[in-house]
Amino acid sequence: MARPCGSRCPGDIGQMSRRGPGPLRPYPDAVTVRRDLRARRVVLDVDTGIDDALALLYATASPALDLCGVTVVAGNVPVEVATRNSTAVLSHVGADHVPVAIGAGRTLSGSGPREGPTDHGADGLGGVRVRRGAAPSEHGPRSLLRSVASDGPVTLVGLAPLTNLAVLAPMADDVVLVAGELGGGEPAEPNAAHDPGATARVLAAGRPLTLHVADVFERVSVRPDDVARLRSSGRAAAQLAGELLAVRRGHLVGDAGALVLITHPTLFRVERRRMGMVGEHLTETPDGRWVDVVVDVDRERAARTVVDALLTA
Ligand SMILES: [Ca+2]
Repeated sequence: MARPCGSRCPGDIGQMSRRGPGPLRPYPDAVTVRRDLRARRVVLDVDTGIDDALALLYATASPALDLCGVTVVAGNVPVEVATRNSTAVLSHVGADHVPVAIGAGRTLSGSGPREGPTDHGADGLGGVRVRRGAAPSEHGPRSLLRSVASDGPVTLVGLAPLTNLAVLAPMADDVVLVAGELGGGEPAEPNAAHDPGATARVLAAGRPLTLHVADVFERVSVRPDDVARLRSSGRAAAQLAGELLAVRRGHLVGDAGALVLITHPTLFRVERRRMGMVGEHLTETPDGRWVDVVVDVDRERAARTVVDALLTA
């Protein structure tokens, strides 16, 4: 949140400096410090999903993030189920004020949600029961993001197939995606592959883009003893996260890792790579677009960051 101009207004700096021994701190540095102390304004695009639910819990728990809205798309489950899960998770932690907009139920080519069994089960939350939340917004994703963007810079975080993002990406200041892969192989990373036409549009949108690829996504797991600590916590966010992680494949934080990238970038190694669509794969290709790609992570500290935020929320 923007901080009011307090006792150290820029106009006071010269006076303060004359009283102290140090050199005059230049005005632009003072402004930079203020900006860095603000929470990053984010809108999450989700197909909730166990790990999308973990991302929602982390986004509401972390003081470094200001969750301004959620847009929902079909992917792990039908868009109606993903919407129900999203509003339920937000209500569980008292975040009913966060608007949730229902987005695309089908890909640009008309396909529905992912077919066959997924890690998330038919209900999307692996059987973890969460009481129904508030009603979603009457407005769609475009209206939601336009409203958020009118109040200041916003980072759009895509944690699902990119159908909504094909429309939303040009409206954001920057975009972070859980999408793509470096290692190749089959099957293709599912978010990019589920709607390859939409993925190509997001690449072409030209916004600053960071990819949290499958190679890194698969590395960050919460230790079983930390899962137990979360489950036994008396805090609503921690307890629900523990229940979700208990049924999560390998206790992976999954989508929540892309938010840790935003709040704790020093835990990650990011490189510029040429990325583009090769069939259904979003991967390195000589004629791809230069984007930032997460290539490594301090896996233990990243997992601990999620756990600590939830235990202190
Ligand atoms: Ca997801």
